[in-house]
Parts: sequence; C-alpha cells; structure tokens
Amino acid sequence: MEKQHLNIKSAGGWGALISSGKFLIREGFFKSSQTLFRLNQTHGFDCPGCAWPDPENSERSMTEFCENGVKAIAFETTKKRASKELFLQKTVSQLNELDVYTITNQGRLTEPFYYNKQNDKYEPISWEDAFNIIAKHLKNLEKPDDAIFYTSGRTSNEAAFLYQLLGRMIGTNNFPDCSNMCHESSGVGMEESVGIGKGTVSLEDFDKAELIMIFGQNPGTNHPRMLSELQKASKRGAKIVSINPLKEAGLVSFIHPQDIGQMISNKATAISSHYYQVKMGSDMALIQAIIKYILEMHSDSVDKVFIKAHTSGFEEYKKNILEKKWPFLLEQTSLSMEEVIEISELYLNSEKTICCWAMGLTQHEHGVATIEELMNLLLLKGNIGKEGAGACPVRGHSNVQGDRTVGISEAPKEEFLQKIDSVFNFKSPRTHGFDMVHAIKAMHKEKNKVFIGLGGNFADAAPDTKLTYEALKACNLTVHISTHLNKSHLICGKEALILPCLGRTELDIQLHGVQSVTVEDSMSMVHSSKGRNVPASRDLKSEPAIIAGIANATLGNKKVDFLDLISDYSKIREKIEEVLPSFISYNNSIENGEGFELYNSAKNRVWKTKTKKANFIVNEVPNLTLEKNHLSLMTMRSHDQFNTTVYDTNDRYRGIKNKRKIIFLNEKDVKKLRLSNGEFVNIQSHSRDKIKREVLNFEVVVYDIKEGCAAAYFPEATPLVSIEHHDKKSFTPSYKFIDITLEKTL
Ligand SMILES: Nc1nc2c(c(=O)[nH]1)N[C@H]1C(S)=C(S)[C@@H](COP(=O)(O)OP(=O)(O)OC[C@H]3O[C@@H](n4cnc5c(=O)[nH]c(N)nc54)[C@H](O)[C@@H]3O)O[C@H]1N2
Ligand SMILES: Nc1nc2c(c(=O)[nH]1)N[C@H]1C(S)=C(S)[C@@H](COP(=O)(O)OP(=O)(O)OC[C@H]3O[C@@H](n4cnc5c(=O)[nH]c(N)nc54)[C@H](O)[C@@H]3O)O[C@H]1N2
Ligand SMILES: [Mo]
Repeated sequence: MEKQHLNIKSAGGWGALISSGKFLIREGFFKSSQTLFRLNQTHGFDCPGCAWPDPENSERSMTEFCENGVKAIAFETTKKRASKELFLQKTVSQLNELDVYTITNQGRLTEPFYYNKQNDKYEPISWEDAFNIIAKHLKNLEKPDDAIFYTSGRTSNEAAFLYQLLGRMIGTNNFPDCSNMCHESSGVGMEESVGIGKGTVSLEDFDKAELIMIFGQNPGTNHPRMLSELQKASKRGAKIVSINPLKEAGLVSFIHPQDIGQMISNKATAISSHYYQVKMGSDMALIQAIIKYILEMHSDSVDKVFIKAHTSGFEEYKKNILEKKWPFLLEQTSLSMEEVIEISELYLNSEKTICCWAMGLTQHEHGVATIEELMNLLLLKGNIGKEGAGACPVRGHSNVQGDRTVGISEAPKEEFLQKIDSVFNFKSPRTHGFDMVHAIKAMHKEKNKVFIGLGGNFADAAPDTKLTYEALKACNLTVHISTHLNKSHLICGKEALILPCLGRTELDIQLHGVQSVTVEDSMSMVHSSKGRNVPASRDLKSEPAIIAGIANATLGNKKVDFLDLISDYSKIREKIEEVLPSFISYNNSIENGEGFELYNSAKNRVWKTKTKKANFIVNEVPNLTLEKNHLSLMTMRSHDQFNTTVYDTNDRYRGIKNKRKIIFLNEKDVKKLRLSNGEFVNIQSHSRDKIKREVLNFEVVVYDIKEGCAAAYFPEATPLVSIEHHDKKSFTPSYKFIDITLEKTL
C-alpha cells in the first residue's frame, strides 16, 4: 500500500525558501519583500504570525523571519482587495457557497460594510453610521450581559485594553477569546499548580537545557523559528524528546533556510534524539507512568530540598501514584515498559529540563489535568525557577498572552477590577462572563445578543459548526473588526457590519502623529511594533480608533474620553500602567525598541497559589479506550494555513498537494476497516449528546500516525466537534479527541 511520507524529509531547507518566494510573488513581491526586512527588528514591527519570542538584539539576524512569517506578511501586504465590487457581484448566499480557501483569499477589506437583508448583499456604509448602529444596539440592551465582546489574539495591548474598558463600562465581563480555544487549559492548570498561567522560561534557557521535551506540538509548521533554538540545542548535545501520535517532519530534522552553508550542503540537523508515538490523549497516563517509575525505582533522585521548601501535597500525591496500576497506564499510552523506562531515565539524568507543549495537550477533555500532571513532573526535580529549565506553553497568536494580561478575561481577578474602578471612576461588573462555549450556548438559546468580534473568525474557529452558525444568526447584531474577509462575515445576525482595520505592517497616524502599539510574546517580553506601509485603503481605521469610535458613540466622553486616549497611544499605555503596575515606566521601557520582561512569579519561585507553595495535584487518568472500529480524530493545521485562513492547499511536510478534505490514517487501521489509500469516506462523530454530526467525502491518506488515531484539517472537520466535549475547568473544546467511525462514500 502506498504510504504518504514514509521517508520524512527535513523541515526548512530549499522547500521553505521556494515556497516563501512563490507566495511573495503571488501576493505582490515588491511591497511584501521590502516589509520583511523590518520584521521582528528593533523599531520594526512584530510578526503577526506566532508568539515565538525574538532573540536579543545582538543575536538578531537581518532576516528574523520564517516561511510562515513570510506568508503572514504577504497575506497582509497583498494587492488583492475585498472591495465593494466583490459584494456588488455576489450575494452573501453566493459567497457562502465558496470553500474556505476562496473566501479567505479575497484580499484586504477596504471600507465599512452593512448587510442589506433585502438584497442579501453587503453595501458600503460610513464610519459614523456604522458606529451609530452599534451604539443604538448597545444602548438598547435588555441587560448588559446581552453584549458579547470576542477577541482574537492578534490585537495589540492598547486595543485590547480599550476594548475591555468599553465592555466593562457597558457592564459585562463577556469576553470570550481565542485563548478559550487554545491555551486556556495551560493557564488554568498552571495557575493551580504554580500560581501563574504563563510559561517560566526565556530564550536563554534553551541554550542551557540538558533535555527538552516537546509534547503535542508541531513547531516545523506552527512555530518555525523555534526550530533554530532546537537546532542549536541539538548541535550542542542536548537531548530532545518528542511525544506525538504523528511523525512531524519539523520534529525529525531541519535545514535552516538562512544558513547558507547548510543550504548548500543540504545536510539536515537531527532535531529529536528520541521520538515516541503515543496514543492521542494519553500524555497524562505517560507522565504518571514516568513519575511512578521514578518514585518506585529512584525515589532518592527527586529534588527533596526543593520539594520540602517549595511544594505542597507531595506525600499525598506520591501515595496515589504508587497505587496506580501499571497495566492500565501502559495500555492507555500503548508504549512498552522499556520505552517508559527510557524516557524516565532521560528525565532522571537531566539536571535542567524544559517541557514545551501546545494544542496536543490543551485541547482535550482532560487538558487541565494533563497540564497539572506535567507540572508535577517538573516539580519533582525542581525544574521551575531554575536556569535552563521550566515550563514552556508555546502560544499561538502573536499577542494572545498580552490581551489576557491587559484584561481580556471572562473571569477577571478582583484586584484588577478594583484598579479599573479606581482609575476610571466607575463600578465594573463582578459577575462571571461568558467564555466561548457559554457564549455560543447563550447566543443560541436567548437569541437577542449583540456580538462584536475584535479580529478572528468566530464562526469557523468555534466548535460545533452548525450550532455556532445558528447562534450567530440569532443575534440582533453581529460586528466584525477585521483585515480580511472570512466566514464570520457571511453568517450574519439580524443586522451585520464589517469594520475593516489596519494591519500590523501599516502606518497608524492619529491626531498626535505616527503611533506604535505593543505586544507580549510567549515568554512575557513586551515590546513595541510600528507599521510603515501605506494602508491597504484610505478608509481603514486602526483597532484602537474603531473601539474609541464605538465607545464615543455609545457612552459619550463624560467618564472616559476615548477619543483623547487614541490621539496618542502613550496615553493608553499610561492608563495600563496605572491599572497594572508591573508595566513599570511602560512608555520609557519600550522606547529603545528592545522591550522589557514582565515579572513572572513562578520563575522567581514565588508561588501565588492558595497554599503559597507550588502544588502537587492528584488527577485520575481517564479511560480512553474506544469501541471496536472507532478511531480518535484530531483536527489540526496544515502547513499552508493560519488557523481559519487557508493560504494554499498544500501541506508540504506531510507530502500533501492540492487537497484539504483528507483523513490521515494508520496503515493497519486502513486494512482493518477494509479501506484503501485514496478512497473516499464519510466521517461520523459520536458524542454524549447523541446528535448526529457528519462530514462527507474525505480522502483516505495512509500515514505514519499511531494506530487507532486519525487526523484531519480544521475548519473542514470542525462540524464533528460537539459543544459538550470540553475540559471541565477550562472549557477548552476537545478539538483533539473526537470519537469517530468511517463509512465508504458511495
Ligand atoms: N503557520 C501557522 N502558525 C501558527 C498557527 C497556524 O495555524 N499556522 N496557529 C497558531 C496558533 S493560534 C496556535 S495555538 C499554534 C498551534 O500549534 P500546534 O499545537 O503545533 O498546532 P496543531 O496543528 O493543532 O498541532 C497539534 C500537534 O499536536 C499533536 N497532537 C494531537 N493530539 C495529541 C495528543 O493527544 N498528544 C500529543 N502528545 N500530541 C498530540 C499533533 O499531532 C500535532 O503535531 O500555532 C500558532 N502558529
Ligand atoms: N477544529 C479546530 N478548531 C480550532 C483549533 C483547532 O486546533 N481545531 N484551534 C483553535 C485555536 S488554537 C485558536 S487560537 C482559534 C483561532 O481563532 P481566531 O483567532 O478567531 O481565528 P483566526 O483564523 O486566527 O482569525 C483570522 C481572521 O482574523 C482577522 N485578522 C487578521 N489579522 C488581523 C488584525 O491584525 N486585526 C484584526 N482586527 N483582524 C485581523 C482576519 O480577518 C482573519 O480572517 O481557533 C481554534 N479553532
Ligand atoms: Mo491558538
């Protein structure tokens, strides 16, 4: 049987360079390529791609970007336009017929549009009228909690801060955000374990680590600049262990496209020294197995001094883990005892270990429990707050972490709200707001909401596509502040608006001159970002200006003068600093272009938990055994997409060309199910709510994936994800463990 990708190629190399070049030419070479040289440079702008941090100034190369950064920039600086001509030609129903690639590749939005229900078309509207329509709805809410303010993680600190202020002045904490679907489980788990929901490592720690463990992450595609760090670590002899049901090219080997010597010799650096293909969802069982082996066989090797001084709950945890049954743990991971011993010995022999992870751990029903188990593993050897060691949740969107820091949260801390109240002189709401799951349910049930999206593509990013579409359509008003056309614009509420905004590469001029914004990366570094390009259209506004426009039309300027705040964004930063004192001398600190690091308590071994210690937390491993002929499906990203934006229809590292409706299966499962490579199947999912969910005509691709597991791309496979399947504490949808069966397409 032909099997895709048996001989895995390296990530990077000529393929990356050629693909970047092709993309630049397609979208308009001159502007994109000029823009690239200002990417991630001091006084340049921050890459809108991912949240991987920039190296120190002295280590920055002229070209601090990766293939996917190139795509993100080319996509923003594209010559294509989604202008009124497009909407004149096509009704919303016609646009809805198009596939995700076509919809998301229409180019930049050019002016505000209002949905005319009569002719089913979007029509231009002035900014003033648009703001007034929104204000009318916000002023007429039955109750403040009928407003929902969604945020995607590309939004700057300045815009996010104004946005949360607007929402709270209206009286709601309804701030669902993309983090709810992403690293929320990391945040919740780490808060409980070590008292802060953020990573505890810096880039320098990667230079010192003896062991780097990578769980559930595909950095070759999603964080390509991380491969440079892994390459350096591998070259100096650090061990790199990958734990993943799929063989991912970027975790196997890498050729740095900006290393001329390596490109000429075409010799790849091996990335992972050890690769374990586990069953999907079994990481928690594996970590328990490692800890059990250590406590049974090498209990003297744990860091007793650290455990005594800094942790709570160890004895109870130890007792529980020693009672665990080996056969169950091994069956769940489907690794052999020898393999578990091998990983345990690697961990035992390392004095400095970093654990990295992404969506493979968080998007599960037991996402939080898995993160807590991972923290238990790190605490066992004092690997938090130690040089060369720590927890590294690798974030997705470039400012998803910063948005949270400045107040985008449905469950804000009392301390934060009190500060908001005193700085802005009003009483902010104390009721818990909606996260994604609860927002969708409320919109669906109550049918009279006002939904505003600051970036992102709620309709296609959320789980349970059919339900989510119905929920958006039931709203009184849907508003999307966006750069590009996407599905959310086409799933209209009773009234609907598209408000086009500047992208990060573009000049932002306000009353007092050219503005810069700030973002926080995965490692708590805050720095400024300044666009220089002429905007894609004259009729665009910046995100802060749009929020100020809505606020001014809705609330006036008596309590807070939003229009004054946006005249110079340093005024917004002053307010952020008043509310959040950790932004010490905010405006001065970003002036040198390098930025500054926000204080991280866990990194300093200060534990802001209830026990004032780092906590060992006991969790039970769920039994993930499925019925006969059922498979567990993950929904994931191809190499040519950024979340719901599909740049192109290839997935180079997995050997896929020109197709997206595919399902990756193990050779043995394909045989067992009497299927063959290239055949088409319908996929059904099975959930507790017993609702039939199905997607049709997916092509079978035989692949190097763990037996019993399957993989497909989102958003095409998202209709299979039930809204009821989410982590119990973080409410992160289980995008990664969907119980499915297949039937041949007739
Ligand atoms: N180019 C590009 N860059 C991006 C993005 C993008 O779409 N395109 N998205 C950004 C965003 S928002 C995010 S959150 C990140 C996402 O970054 P990733 O988390 O790398 O993204 P996914 O494609 O979801 O890949 C999940 C990985 O986890 C593995 N996996 C799935 N289930 C399990 C499991 O149960 N256990 C283990 N151990 N592994 C598992 C999969 O095989 C896959 O390798 O990337 C960010 N960067
Ligand atoms: N099935 C499945 N679903 C998933 C996931 C999964 O693994 N599987 N992953 C989840 C994850 S990790 C995440 S983070 C979410 C992502 O969810 P979102 O953040 O909501 O989705 P994106 O696709 O990143 O949003 C893309 C849109 O953002 C707009 N945009 C781009 N740049 C800017 C900008 O600078 N400003 C503004 N205002 N708008 C801009 C463009 O119009 C573009 O169409 O998806 C989640 N959904
Ligand atoms: Mo994400």
